[in-house]
Amino acid sequence: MKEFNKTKFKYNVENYLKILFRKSIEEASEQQIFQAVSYSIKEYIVDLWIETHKEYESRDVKFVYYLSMEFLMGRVLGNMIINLKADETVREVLEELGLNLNSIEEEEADPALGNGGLGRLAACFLDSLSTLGYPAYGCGIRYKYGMFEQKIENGFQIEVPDNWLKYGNPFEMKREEYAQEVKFGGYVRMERDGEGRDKFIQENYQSVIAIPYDIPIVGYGNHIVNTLRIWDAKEANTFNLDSFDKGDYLKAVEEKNLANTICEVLYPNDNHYAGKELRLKQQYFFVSATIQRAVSKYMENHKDIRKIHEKVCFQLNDTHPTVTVAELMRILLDDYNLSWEEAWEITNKTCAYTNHTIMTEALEKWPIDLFSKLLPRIYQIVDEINRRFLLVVESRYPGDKLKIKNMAILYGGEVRMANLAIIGSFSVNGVAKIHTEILKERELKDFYEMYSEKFNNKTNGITQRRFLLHGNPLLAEWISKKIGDEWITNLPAIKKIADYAEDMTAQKEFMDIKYKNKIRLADYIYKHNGIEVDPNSIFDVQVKRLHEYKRQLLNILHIMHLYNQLKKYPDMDFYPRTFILGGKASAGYKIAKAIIKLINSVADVINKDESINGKIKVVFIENYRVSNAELIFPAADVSEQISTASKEASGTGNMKFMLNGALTVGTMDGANVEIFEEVGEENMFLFGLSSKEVMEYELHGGYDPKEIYDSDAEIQLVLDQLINGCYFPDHGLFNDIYKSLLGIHKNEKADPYFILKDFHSYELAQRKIGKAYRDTGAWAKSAIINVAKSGKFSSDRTIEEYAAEIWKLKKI
Ligand code: F58
Repeated sequence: MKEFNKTKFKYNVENYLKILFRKSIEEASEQQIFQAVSYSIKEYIVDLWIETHKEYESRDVKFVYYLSMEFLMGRVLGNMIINLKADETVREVLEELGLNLNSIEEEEADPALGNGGLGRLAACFLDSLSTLGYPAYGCGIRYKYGMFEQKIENGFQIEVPDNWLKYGNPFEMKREEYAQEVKFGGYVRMERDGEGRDKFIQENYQSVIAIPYDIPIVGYGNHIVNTLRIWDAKEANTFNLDSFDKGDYLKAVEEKNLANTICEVLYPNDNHYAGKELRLKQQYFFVSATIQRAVSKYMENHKDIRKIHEKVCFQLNDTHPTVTVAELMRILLDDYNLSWEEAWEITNKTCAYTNHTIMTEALEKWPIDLFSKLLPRIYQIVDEINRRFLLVVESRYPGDKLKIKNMAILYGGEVRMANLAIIGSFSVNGVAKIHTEILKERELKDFYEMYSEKFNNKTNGITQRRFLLHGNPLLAEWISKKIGDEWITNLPAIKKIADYAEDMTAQKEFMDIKYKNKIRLADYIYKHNGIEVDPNSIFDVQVKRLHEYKRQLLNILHIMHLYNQLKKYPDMDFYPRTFILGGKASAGYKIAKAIIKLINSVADVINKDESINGKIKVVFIENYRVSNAELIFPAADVSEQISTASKEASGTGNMKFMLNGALTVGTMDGANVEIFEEVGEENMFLFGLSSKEVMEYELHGGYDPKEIYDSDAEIQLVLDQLINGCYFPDHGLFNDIYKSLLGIHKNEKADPYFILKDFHSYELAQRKIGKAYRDTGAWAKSAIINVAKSGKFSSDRTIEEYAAEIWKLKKI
């Protein structure tokens, strides 16, 4: 295997500057240097990439295709260098050239082709798949605009398009030779073929050509390179020249528009589905291209389409790629002439589905009208799947209308994607133990009763390569010095660091590292927010998408309460705190945007109030994304994981904080439950209703927050401050928040996320934190234990489970 060669790399950097920009190092801009360095790295990777695929071919391996509308990769250069184990060499060369790797890394756009947890999970999975040596493709969309850039103006969120491709993407590779045609609209004509079989022919459709761009995914230290394949759209009339000849000018223009819009932008919704026609077009576009190519690739080296499931598995990342089920059926039926029964059996053995939420507003349903017009042949197939499925239901539960209501794919004029995904897949998994249990016992109970063998859990994980090795080099080095570096590819080995939990020197070293990371973040905050924060204060952090169920509101209301207390009792015992929040709100999510404004308004007042001697500082990090996340996790003392129990399917930020030695304050929700199992109650601050309690209240229409408001003067004060101009002169601004808590809105449940209900329990947990932090030794011990117990939460473990239990993949 070719080793990374220092001399060659050095030569390449200068040579690429010359070839690409006609510049020398002295003349080149930082961006040009970034490009030249990236191309030099890519040149090395491409050989490994080719070799990996040769090897795959010669062993005739099985591939998993991980289909996802989102891959939140973050910057790739630094990560690739680390995974190539070329970090030291690259730094040396760059230094010799008078360059610095860290500032070069800063030049890379932060590709945000995802919203949040679901997209970042997909990116972590790709890192693990390559590192573990599993043959895999990530398949998605090459959005021209990914997640918007968030600007904060006057405390308000403003969305700015993020043109991540402005300078081009040095790591991608256009693969025209694998282009696929994807068909929309028109109608389906039926005819008999010579053997008396029905043939279905889509006519008068609009075509788009899907062009794949491949991005290499480098495994850690193993020379394996998998592929993230993202599809771009191109107009089809270059293929279909005759549409102009026929004078079908309008159609040609429509096709051009379609091609121009499909990949334009990522829908910026988190846990909320956008029922937009364009979104369905995006889904079918990348699914159809992916499945067509996967089938062709399989058929290049195999004869029998009936055995495709032996070499291919399609993992559906949530319901967004669910049309996969029907698309594969279409290809098997229409292109390969299989019988329905054969096609269905194969499809069922090839597709697997992951559920990421129980929030009803996130469940995808498409109006039948829209669906059938846009995808006429696919709709016919879905209709037939539904018809046959209902026959099974009817024979198993004769006359049971409720079962049909719950499980039908087509119902009430809608196509229900989750139901199609479950019926069409051999595996259905949740993303944390408690989440899977809730699916089985409640949300998907009827399906579980029918298909219990399909259901399984795969607790999420994160890659320690990005979130410790790359993001927190000081801690990574400290750990490796103490226990060796096995943890990099086998995170459970990190448990040995627990031997140092009670060692006072180690505790001090650990806290010193934390302190340095806090200074790094404090500098970032000063630079971006102009706020001075004290690295000796407790860094208490909640960064994630803004959503009511994640309860940033509980956090900020508690901060308001603390401030009231400090004003009232200036001498009260209080350990200085820096509350750091960050996250994007979906552009149309009014109340989430009001919460951002509230956080910023509260921050303005508190940060300026000299009477509290800087005991509380509040910071809202603008434009939270993967690149600044890598600075934030290492600097956190406290990790806020405070969602309403039962609402957060898993959470993965919770794992990133833990890995970096923060202590969690959290509810028994999602993967917090499993973190709690690992660290025990001495090393975590639990509070709040359990998911059973929440669901019990919900079953009975909620609870009455007014009672709490009326009987609790402290809560009353805080809520009144929302609307009395205390934080912002525009009284009306926070009205919606106030009303959402007290239920003054018509037809809306009061405090649906149990914020007031959990308030005191949260406050108590927070008080415990303040106290615990005073005992530095004990705190350091807990923090080290958190690191030591993070072994379970590596995405390597998650991927091993998927590979063994669902995909049946072999490593190379
Ligand atoms: C998240 N879902 C879950 N969806 O909320 C989180 O608990 C879990 O840890 C994570 O998935 C990974 O399993 C999530 O991020 C989205 O962002 C979708 C984007 C597309 C529209 C619907 C929501």
